[in-house]
Amino acid sequence: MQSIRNIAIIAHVDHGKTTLVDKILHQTQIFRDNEKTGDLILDNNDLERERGITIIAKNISVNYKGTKINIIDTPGHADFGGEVERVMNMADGVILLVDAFEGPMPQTRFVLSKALEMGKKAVLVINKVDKENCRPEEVHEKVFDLFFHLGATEEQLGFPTVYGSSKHGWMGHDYKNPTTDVIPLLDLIIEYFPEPPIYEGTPQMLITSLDFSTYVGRIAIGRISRGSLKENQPVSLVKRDGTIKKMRIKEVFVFEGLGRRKAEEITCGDLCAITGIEDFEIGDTIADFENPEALTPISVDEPTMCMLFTINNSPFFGKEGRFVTSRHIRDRLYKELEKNLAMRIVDTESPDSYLVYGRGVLHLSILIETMRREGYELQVGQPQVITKEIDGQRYEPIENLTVDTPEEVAGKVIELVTQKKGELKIMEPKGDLQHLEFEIPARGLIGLRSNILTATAGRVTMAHRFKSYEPWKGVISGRISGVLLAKENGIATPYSIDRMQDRGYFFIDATESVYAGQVIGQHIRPDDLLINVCEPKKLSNMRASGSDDNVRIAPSVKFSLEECMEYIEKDEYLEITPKSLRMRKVYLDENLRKRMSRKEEAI
Ligand SMILES: Nc1nc2c(ncn2[C@@H]2O[C@H](COP(=O)(O)OP(=O)(O)OP(=O)(O)O)[C@@H](O)[C@H]2O)c(=O)[nH]1
Ligand SMILES: [Mg+2]
Repeated sequence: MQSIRNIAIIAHVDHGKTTLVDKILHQTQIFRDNEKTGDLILDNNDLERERGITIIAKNISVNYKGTKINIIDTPGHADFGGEVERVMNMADGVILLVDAFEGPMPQTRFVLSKALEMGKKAVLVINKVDKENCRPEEVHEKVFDLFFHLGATEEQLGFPTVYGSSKHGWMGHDYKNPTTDVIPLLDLIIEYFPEPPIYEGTPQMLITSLDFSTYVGRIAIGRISRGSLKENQPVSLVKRDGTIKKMRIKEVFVFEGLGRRKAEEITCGDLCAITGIEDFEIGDTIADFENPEALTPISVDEPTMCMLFTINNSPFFGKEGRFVTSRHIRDRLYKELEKNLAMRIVDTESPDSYLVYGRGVLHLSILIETMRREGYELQVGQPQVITKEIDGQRYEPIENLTVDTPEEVAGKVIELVTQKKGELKIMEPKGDLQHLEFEIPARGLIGLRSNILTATAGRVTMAHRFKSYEPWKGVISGRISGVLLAKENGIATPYSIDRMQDRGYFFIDATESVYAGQVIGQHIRPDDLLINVCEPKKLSNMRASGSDDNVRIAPSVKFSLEECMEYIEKDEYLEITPKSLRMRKVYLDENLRKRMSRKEEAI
């Protein structure tokens, strides 16, 4: 039987996991076929490519020196931490990647603590040693301390270290002497990590992950921990609650390169994908038909944030989207549940609105962006963090936040974080930057990133990670500035925008259609200001076209989807169509808005 290694690559976001896996695929392919295969791109869905982040963990598999190495590339963003924890169940060891400049970051700590808890051995890869100002030795020391603080066993503390540059496609034992390939890492993987243990007997596979195909439906992914599984084999599906369903496997696949290859039988220790299993959930066991024995189920993480999804009821309803009714939105949301593990949907009293629960702003925004590209039109409310009631007291999620920024703007950052009830815990120099660590309520983080980016002119790296639930920290003030609101429906004119420029900055361009109650800009004052932006130019001036006005107008500020989600307040919606993002007041009519806000205050 072929020798196997199952490993997961874990790290903080952007430390270079996917680049490394791409290089491993590329180079092992070359060594086998002796021909160039071109760049292999693992982040394969549109959103992953555009954003340059991994959203879904992926299995790939390569053959090296006669050993099959199954590699799981994991996402580094904190919203997907639960996914990393879950897929590590399939691995016998982990490659911990750390950026040679940044060093260990909040997500490094989280994923490493989970790996160590699960008893995995790790190989440390100090990546990006090609970067100027990198500090591989210091980073090595920091990672060692981290292992120690996280309670690594003596064996785990003996982790070997490889240095290199995923980007340039090399890994070696000495960062001062670049090699020409990633072979030193592959050799170490084979030497250092154990072969998966082989247990004979009736089959057992814990369903750890899933995939979805429109042709065959849901595909169960996991590692065979005992016996073997064959195509067309009758099996039992043991649910988390102990109920057992009899069914038949259709096809079984092993991972190969970037894809999957159909197999007849898959044996213990290997990772596989199985079709034909109906109604399964993560954590269920596929077991023997006659004598099913369940494995300990694993859990999927709980949502941390929720948002109201509702139909678009703005005056522009239906103009830009193809799927706009509550039926469309409902069906689409429920379909999402089939593959999006950490998501939940709760119906509300209104048939037009749903509460969607997810793992964070990014997790939810990815769904929204996907829907938008599919032609959906909808509105969402302000993201809300989920609080808990413990012994009659309200608790809220607190996060660790780290910010690295030039010294001259560190004061501003501290001020902004403190305004949101953040507490400064650590402040130390890191290269020529200041390294700040805070504890801050998760709700304080909403909108903070864009404020900090603006205040520091983008010269920051920020990361946060859930710490614990703690007693409610009290009211956090919302947006610092008020907004500019359109007073009436119409088309914005360069003339009126120009006239109002001293009141703030605009989110819209001249000649854009607007409606009453739409948020069209940010006010320089803390209160909201209703303005008329649709006034035509006075005719007294005979050079009528307004071309001279255009020249003077400052360019509008365009927010990304996430920025909009974080910008809106409780009394606002974000209108999302395939073409536009518009922020608006929930109550478009001024009088109604005033009445409702008085009512709200009275409560
Ligand atoms: N200078 C340098 N840049 C690198 C290196 N490895 C990766 N990068 C760059 O770092 C960025 C992030 O790389 P990815 O491989 O997407 O990082 P990741 O860890 O998969 O990120 P997530 O999946 O989002 O957690 C990309 O712009 C890479 O080109 C390296 O060795 N040196
Ligand atoms: Mg990645």
